[in-house]
Amino acid sequence: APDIPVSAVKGDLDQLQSIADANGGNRAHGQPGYKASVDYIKGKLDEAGFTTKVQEFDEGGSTGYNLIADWPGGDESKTVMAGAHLDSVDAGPGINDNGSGSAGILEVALAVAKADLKPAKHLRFGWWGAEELGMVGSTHYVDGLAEADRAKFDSYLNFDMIGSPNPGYFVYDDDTRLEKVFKNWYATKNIVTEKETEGDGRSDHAPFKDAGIPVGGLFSGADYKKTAEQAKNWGGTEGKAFDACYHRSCDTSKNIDDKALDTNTDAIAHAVWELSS
Ligand code: DTR
Ligand code: CA
Ligand code: ZN
Ligand code: ZN
Ligand code: ZN
Repeated sequence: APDIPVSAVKGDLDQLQSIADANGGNRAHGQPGYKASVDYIKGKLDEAGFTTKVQEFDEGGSTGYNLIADWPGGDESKTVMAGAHLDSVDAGPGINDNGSGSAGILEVALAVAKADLKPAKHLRFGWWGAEELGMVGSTHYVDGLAEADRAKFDSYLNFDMIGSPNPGYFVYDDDTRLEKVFKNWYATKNIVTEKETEGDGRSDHAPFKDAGIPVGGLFSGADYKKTAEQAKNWGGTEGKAFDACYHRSCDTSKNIDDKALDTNTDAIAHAVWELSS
């Protein structure tokens, strides 16, 4: 897989920050900043040759939007999907939570197009609305899948917070095969990883897992505090939260650790290339 330039990911985060700044300071469901975020990502994917569609749903009296992008080709009966929620909380711009995951998979998708990848399995990417209200967008998407369509997923990979300022390297433990793809790659970078356990049922992989689809993913940490042991392995500051601005107005484009964002985005590229081959 190609190395994804972290500068491109940061550029997307700056765009999402500008969008929040121009729309009341957030990118929350039901607010103009969310739809502007969808339009930004959709524009780049359309330009790159993806087949995109915006799926609408109602939540709390506001219209929500999922953005689904398919890379033409590959065996559709074995679809590999990568997803990230694109909405923020009302309190702030949501750059780490979850601009980081949204921008990370965007740049991986654009790298697929740049390489004109011809994967054996079909590749799909998704940006979810209203995750912060309870995984509403991703649940709407999975509920809308016919039984036969659910069987067509090889895997769903979820990326919700991958650039935390005091980062940890957590790998979802839900499916062994998928967990290994990430763990083995980090091992080549001499990065120790830990099992992600705090997020079970708390992000967009949950509806896919409930539908019997193998799920995996990465997480760089939220409001839990980094232990001395973890600081020894990963650097950063023990006794401090992985992301002290989680769900706060200070979750801005400064609330990112570039090395974690870079490493995790490259890990996503590796997994997408390997799982779709
Ligand atoms: N990103 C949080 C949900 C969350 C909290 N811990 C984890 C661990 C793994 C994935 C997601 C989460 C949110 O959107 O509120
Ligand atoms: Ca990189
Ligand atoms: Zn959140
Ligand atoms: Zn999140
Ligand atoms: Zn888990």
